[in-house]
Amino acid sequence: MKKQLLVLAIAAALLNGCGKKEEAAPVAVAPAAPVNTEAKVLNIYNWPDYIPEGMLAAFEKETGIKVNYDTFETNEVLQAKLVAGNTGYDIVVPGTTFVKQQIDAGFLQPLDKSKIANIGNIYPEIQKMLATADAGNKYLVPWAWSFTTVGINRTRAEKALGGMPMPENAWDLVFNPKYTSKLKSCGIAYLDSPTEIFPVALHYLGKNAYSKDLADYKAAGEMLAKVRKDVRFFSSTMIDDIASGKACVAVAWAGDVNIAAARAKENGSKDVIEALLPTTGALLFADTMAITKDAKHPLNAHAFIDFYLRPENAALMTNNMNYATGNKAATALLKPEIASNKSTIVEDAYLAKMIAPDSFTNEARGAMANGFNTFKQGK
Ligand code: N2P
Repeated sequence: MKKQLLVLAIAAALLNGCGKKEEAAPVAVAPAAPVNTEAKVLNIYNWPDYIPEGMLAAFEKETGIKVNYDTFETNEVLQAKLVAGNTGYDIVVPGTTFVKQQIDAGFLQPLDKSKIANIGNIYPEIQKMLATADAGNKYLVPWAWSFTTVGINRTRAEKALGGMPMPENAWDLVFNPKYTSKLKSCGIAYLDSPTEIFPVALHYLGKNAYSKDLADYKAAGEMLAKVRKDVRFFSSTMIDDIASGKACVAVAWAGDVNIAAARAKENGSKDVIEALLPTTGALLFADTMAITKDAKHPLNAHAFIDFYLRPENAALMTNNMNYATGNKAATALLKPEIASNKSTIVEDAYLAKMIAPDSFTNEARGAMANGFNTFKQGK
């Protein structure tokens, strides 16, 4: 490193000497920031359908850093990669429900905020929420947030209900046999992840979505077993399934349901597709960028995080992907039809009803994993 600095200093002095002969050469030339000698590569591991087209190309063009971008579909998959180690990824995007334990386990490294000029663009409210997993906001920068809820193709679901009125509590549509027995004809889909389904099932039963009491998971499993035969399929990438009508009701992420609604329209469908706001609340989540402990390209990773935190880039994500941004400076750049969609940009009154993010204990995660297996198999 010293040698490189010296070479740079000499080069700078030489350039100075050539171009501006009239000026005296500086006594010492010290670069303001450490020189980035990393290979021009960045490896990112993120969720599918989460990044607007062109964003990576723009970063690559500007920086000359080639981005390898892979995707994972559930927090469980990312967790397994981190536990196995040597992921090869520089940036990962865990959900807040898993990330506290990932920090505690030493899988991630603290950010160097001096390398993230745009760090101040984040909503203080979001920082506060992230601090529940990351005390002092040392490790995480928000990618996006949204909520797990009931997505519906209202047109097809109403037909399948055959005149039966919609329930007051939207969770009945996916958890109450009175409704699921009818809706199975037009297709019920569940996210394919224990830690997406059990918390909302617990909430439906009036229990803490992040319960530490293993008996609660047993009760949720028993409740789920009653609707198992009505669930058509499990998937964490169901945008096209909702858009095409393969599923008319789903336990899904609001952002994906909104993408499905837009896609159905583009495809000429007249069906009304919506992410519902259940009266009892939905499961709020945030996904966050973090740098792995053994990242080979931490400087490139910081450069990308800073790039993403530019207001125009964060706004591009929300405008294209229908997921809310944690970037306050991006708010003014949102398209009016996005900013006014209450299931993308949630109003304060509904936010207050949401199930706030929390962390799962290892025991609870184990109970959910077992319970989910039993549930899926028990057709
Ligand atoms: C977008 C990814 C949603 C992330 N399809 C849910 N945590």
